[in-house]
Amino acid sequence: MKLERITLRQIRMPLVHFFETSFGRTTERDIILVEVQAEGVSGWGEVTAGEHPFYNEEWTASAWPILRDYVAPCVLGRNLVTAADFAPLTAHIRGHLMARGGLEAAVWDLEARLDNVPLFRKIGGGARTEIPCGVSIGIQESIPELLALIARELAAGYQRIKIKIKPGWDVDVVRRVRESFPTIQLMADANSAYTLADQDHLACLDKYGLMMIEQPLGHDDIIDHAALQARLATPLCLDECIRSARHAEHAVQLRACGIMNIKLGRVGGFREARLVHDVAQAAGIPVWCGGMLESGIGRAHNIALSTLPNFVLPGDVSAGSRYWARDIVDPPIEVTDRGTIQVPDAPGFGYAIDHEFIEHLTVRQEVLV
Ligand code: OSB
Ligand code: MG
Repeated sequence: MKLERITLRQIRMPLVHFFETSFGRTTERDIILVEVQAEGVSGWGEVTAGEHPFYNEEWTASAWPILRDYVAPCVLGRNLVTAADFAPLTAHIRGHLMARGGLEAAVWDLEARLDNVPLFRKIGGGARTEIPCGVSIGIQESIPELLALIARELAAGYQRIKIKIKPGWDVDVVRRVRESFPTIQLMADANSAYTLADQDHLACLDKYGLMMIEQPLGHDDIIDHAALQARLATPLCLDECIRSARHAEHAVQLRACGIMNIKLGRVGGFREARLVHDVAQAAGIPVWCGGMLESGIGRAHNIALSTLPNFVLPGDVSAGSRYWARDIVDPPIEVTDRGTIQVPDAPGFGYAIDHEFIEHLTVRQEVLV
């Protein structure tokens, strides 16, 4: 397939409920959508960077010039045998994995649509026809508000609850959640809010039977996580610090975690996500699909990714209506009362794109040829 044309669009979408982590609160998303065309067919991807360089160093405004001035020129006019050829063409660019991953995912979707097969087939997935779903619940104004939200998500059927923690909103909160919900699958995500100096405090979480504690320490650290894991009974799950299969190998060698979260954008797209998955699988480490408050397009990619065999734990892939009053894909992405999402088997990522609504949400657009 010859990549003929790339369109970047920035859309602005208000969240139905603010989302707060240890690094800040998000009320509205600014998302870059990437459309790539060949032979009259379009593939779509989403850049998963946040609005600020707080989760990692990328942000919406940094992704645009990197895509326009560096990534797109490497691939425009090139004839790719498969979407797996994309990553090597941009491998000399340092970092900016979410920007690169947005276009890479679009190329996979394009290849699947050109061949008229579901995206999950192209990436080697299809291990399950519905994916197990959890929810990620942000830091709330009060514990009673958090407990009410958890009750609502459990009633909707979700299989596990993740809460966000930070210093001052951690052990007491987890204790109160456990008192109200003694048997649920529960986990906590700190988004790098602690250091190894907090290990005694974090060890207090051991008595609450958490499935895992996600990324408590440095966003770029694996070594301190290994030291913390040796100290804790609760499995650690790494998110931010696993950006490549090489990092996954290091984490395995150092015994830094018991579980890994895989995010498509964070590792630069499907090719590397698959490699991270394979490293974890060979080491007996289960994985799950993380989320970045994606629109329906990024969410649809996450659903396809979650059909790889080792995605055995419920992910942060949940219904579009938890985020948006109206999503940009059709039909809306919904969750069954079993807490699963049915994997669509239409070509590409399997949902129709609401072009009219995207047009309405677009605040910036640039066509690259
Ligand atoms: O660490 O998993 C994270 C959202 C933004 C940035 C980082 C994270 C998250 C989430 C939300 O936990 C997952 C989602 O519901 O999309
Ligand atoms: Mg996380």
